[in-house]
Parts: sequence; structure tokens; C-alpha cells
Amino acid sequence: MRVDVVTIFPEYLAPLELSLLGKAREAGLLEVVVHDLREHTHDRHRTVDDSPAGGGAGMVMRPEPWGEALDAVLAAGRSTPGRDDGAVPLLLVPSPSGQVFDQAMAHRLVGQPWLAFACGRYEGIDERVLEDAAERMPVLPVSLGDYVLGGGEVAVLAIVEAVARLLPGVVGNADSLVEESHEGGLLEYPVYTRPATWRGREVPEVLQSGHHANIERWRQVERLRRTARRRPDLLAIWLAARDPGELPEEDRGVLAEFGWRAEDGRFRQVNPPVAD
Ligand code: JAH
Repeated sequence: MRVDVVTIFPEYLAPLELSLLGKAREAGLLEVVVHDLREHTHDRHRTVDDSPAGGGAGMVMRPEPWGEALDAVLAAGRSTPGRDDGAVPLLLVPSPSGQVFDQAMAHRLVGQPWLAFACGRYEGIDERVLEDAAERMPVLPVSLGDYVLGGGEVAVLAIVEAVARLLPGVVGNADSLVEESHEGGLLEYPVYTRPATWRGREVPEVLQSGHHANIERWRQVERLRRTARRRPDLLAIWLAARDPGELPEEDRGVLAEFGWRAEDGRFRQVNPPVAD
């Protein structure tokens, strides 16, 4: 997979060369090229921003440097060995107004041979840049959640790490990919390691029992409890896809503690907990 990033802070993307991602790059699974947007300015002050048309707070990124920079990304990527002349990247644009990035999107992105990222700063990028780019390549505005960062760079770090670790051969143990949070629709169970007692706190006895069926039961109950407490939104989605009859009695008991009752073949929350 090739990844191009356009930014006014190339140093911010230095972590893409480290640790987990370093391994993917060394193995030839991932090639990251960072481009400095200011290389595509032509004035003495290398200006990338200007006042918003129509007035208002802050500054907007000028279209001309972006047009040139994205043209250069297309040209550079097409000349990489093994890629045909008509190839285009999927252009991801981190923005608080984008589609929310999640694990399912990470799995879709890992199937792409070429991703490009346009990192905005200030109030964002002149909208015509995205319209113009969309005539040549697919464009996807993407958000990490409902908060505002100083720019798209941190979102790129998060997205590239989430996608790169799904490349075959990056994470050593394939099981650790299947079993993790968000892959099964519930949060993950709590984990422990040695020593069995630490500061007076015991590793739960069932985990020391070696009884694999009991351990699996305990873990499923803990997934349900955690999800009910921390992510009731995810639990509601998970339960909507299930018939109460298919869940063990123990699980239905835990759900009942959080107000979820089985009622004519489906779950309804009758008594949402006030607090805990
Ligand atoms: C802020 C350009 N949802 C995470 C996220 C992504 C991007 C930005 N903010 C938050 C952002 C300013 C300018 C992008």
C-alpha cells in the first residue's frame, strides 16, 4: 500500500516511520511519502491561507497550492514501480464534518492499494479543491469523532496506524486481530497477567482455573457489562441484531441488571440505569 500525505507540518508525520509502521515499511508492505504543501506556493512568504469569502472568523486554505500539490501526488504515485498510468488514490480529507472513521472503514481502506491524505489547518480547505480533485479521484471527508483538532495531521496518524496494522504480515498474531474490541460489536473483556496477586488485588479466580468454557462464559459476561456501562449505544445495536432466545440465561440476567428485558422475541430497555 502506498500512502501520500500533504501537510504544512511534515515533521508531524514523523511517527509514521516508527515502530509498528516501521516494520510494515521495512517489509515493503507500506510506502509513506510526506509532501510539504508550502513547496507548492510561489510567493515570498509561502502563503497557504487567506480570509474566508463572505466574512467570518479564522482563515481558509487557498486553493492554488492544494491544486498543485494534489497534481504532484498523482504524478509521483503513477511513476512508482508496478503502478499503471491510470491509477488514482482514494483521497481522504480529515475533517470534523466527515464520515466517522471506524474499524469497518479501516478494513475497507486496507483493501486499497493507494491512499492520499489532505491535511487541512485553520477553518479548512477551499471547497473547490475537493470538487476539482473529485473529478479525477474518489474523495472521502473523514472524521475521528465529534471534536475539533488543530488540523488533520493527528487524524492521519490514527487512520494510517489503524489501517497499516491490518495489512497481512504486520501484526504477528492473526487471532489478535479477530478477537479485539469493535470486531465483535461489543467492547473487549478486562485482561490480566502475572503476578496472581498485586497490591492485594487478585486476578479473577476463573482465569486461573484453566476451565476454558468457564473462562469464555466469564469473558462474554464482562464484555456485556462493560458495553452496557460505557457504550450503551453499541449494546443497543448489538442487541437489535439478536434474538433473546439465542443468548445464555446468564447473559440475559446481566442485561436485565441494565434494564434490558426480552419482550416478544426482542430486547427492550425498560429501566435504563440512572448511574453507577
Ligand atoms: C481541524 C482541519 N474528527 C477529528 C478531526 C479531524 C480533522 C480536524 N479536526 C478534527 C481538523 C481543523 C482543520 C481538520
